[in-house]
Amino acid sequence: MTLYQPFLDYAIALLQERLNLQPYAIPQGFESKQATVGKGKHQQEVLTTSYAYQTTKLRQIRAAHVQGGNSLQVLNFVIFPHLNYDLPFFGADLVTLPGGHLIALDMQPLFRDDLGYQAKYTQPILATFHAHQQHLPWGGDFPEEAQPFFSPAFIWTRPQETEVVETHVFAAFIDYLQAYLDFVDQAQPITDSKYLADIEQAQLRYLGYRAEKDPARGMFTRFYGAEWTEEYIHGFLFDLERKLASAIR
Ligand code: DBV
Repeated sequence: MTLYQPFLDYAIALLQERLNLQPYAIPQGFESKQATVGKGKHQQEVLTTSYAYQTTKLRQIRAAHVQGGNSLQVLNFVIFPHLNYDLPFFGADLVTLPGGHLIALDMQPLFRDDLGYQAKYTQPILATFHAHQQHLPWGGDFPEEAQPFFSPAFIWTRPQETEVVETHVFAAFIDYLQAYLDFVDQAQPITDSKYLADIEQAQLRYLGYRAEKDPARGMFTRFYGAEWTEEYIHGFLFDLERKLASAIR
């Protein structure tokens, strides 16, 4: 069972339909990675595949899909806008572990407490948020330090039933991605140098947090080793610092 394959297929089809997608280079050795874990009857293949695209407004659109049997399925899907747009990040962390499902879905703000920013990028999706939240109640227990990175329209839920993932989570994922692409359509390049500096700082803050705290680090290290994992995190999943360092500025 690959619970999140339909999410990935839908997302890529929608992006292809609505954007002029260009490929984004995935470092060699990271497009697809496989390991066999466990012993005897519990042996299990764990396959991690990566996908990446870019457009003139979106610096990196990337997905990591982990397939390791019924009790290990992950789709981590993030869109990182170019630094001359004030767009939020699209962030989906769809996780199925032996303990159950864990779903995080949001348009993650650059400036959470800025009311003008909220009016522009949260207010338009609040009705969508409330409609889905009826079926996807707050999942509790959320790391305090991660809160600055989520919007008031953050969907955080831990469904008991796989069917809820296939129906309500899928519907919410589609609505959020559609709404995000509406924001992308409307986005105009920022030219104010003070605002541009604030955007870069906010992107680096988000990136730094996610690379440092990546909740998948332990899992990836067990499957594929520390060296592969650190390179995957800093060289692909959260690569902004590397890209800035290698650019002529
Ligand atoms: N999470 C990632 C990436 C993953 C991934 C790149 C490719 O950012 C998977 C894989 N997330 C993943 C896994 C777990 C979580 C959990 C495997 C389970 C970890 C475990 O239980 O062992 C949202 N994801 C989580 C948690 C949160 C998020 C809050 C619970 C972890 C905890 O309780 O500490 N998404 C995650 C997050 C941010 C975000 C913290 C912060 C900005 O955008």
